[in-house]
Amino acid sequence: MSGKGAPELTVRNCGDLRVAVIAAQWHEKIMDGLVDGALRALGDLGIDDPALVRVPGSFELPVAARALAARGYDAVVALGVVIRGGTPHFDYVCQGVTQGLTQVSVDTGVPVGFGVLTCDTEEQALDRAGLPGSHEDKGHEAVTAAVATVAALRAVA
Ligand code: DLZ
Repeated sequence: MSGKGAPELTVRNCGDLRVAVIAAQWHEKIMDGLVDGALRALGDLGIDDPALVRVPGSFELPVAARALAARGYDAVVALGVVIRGGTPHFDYVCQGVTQGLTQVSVDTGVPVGFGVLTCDTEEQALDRAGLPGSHEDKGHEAVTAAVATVAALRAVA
């Protein structure tokens, strides 16, 4: 999947939204970039005081997302980094977190931003982490997508 073709999202009047960011802790430097990008996006959107919850690994993101969605947050953003190793573990963690977050979003109706990097190498992840020298900023993108979805649904309520 290429990052080419991503939309320029414009989101307005969303400063009142309650947004929770959940971040796994594996791959610290890359995670720091994702979290910084997510918080920067929230600041750009005028959303102050977001909740930031740390979980051990990406596999724990869905259960935390469900709990936060149930507490009334308007949007939840999940951040994690999974890097392929030499065993099938990568596939199981990626599948679990992807299906889990999709299920939370659809079951609760709360938009969940998907900021989980699933990469073959650390270099690929660094390039998407919003760090100096990165070409993409997936933490920022995940927040913008989740908030844009809330705004789109509000507009037709
Ligand atoms: C076990 C594991 C491995 C091997 N790799 C990663 C990873 O690259 N990224 C990540 O976020 N988490 C990893 N984990 C931890 C699992 O997500 C989970 O935290 C543990 O299996 C405990 O449930």
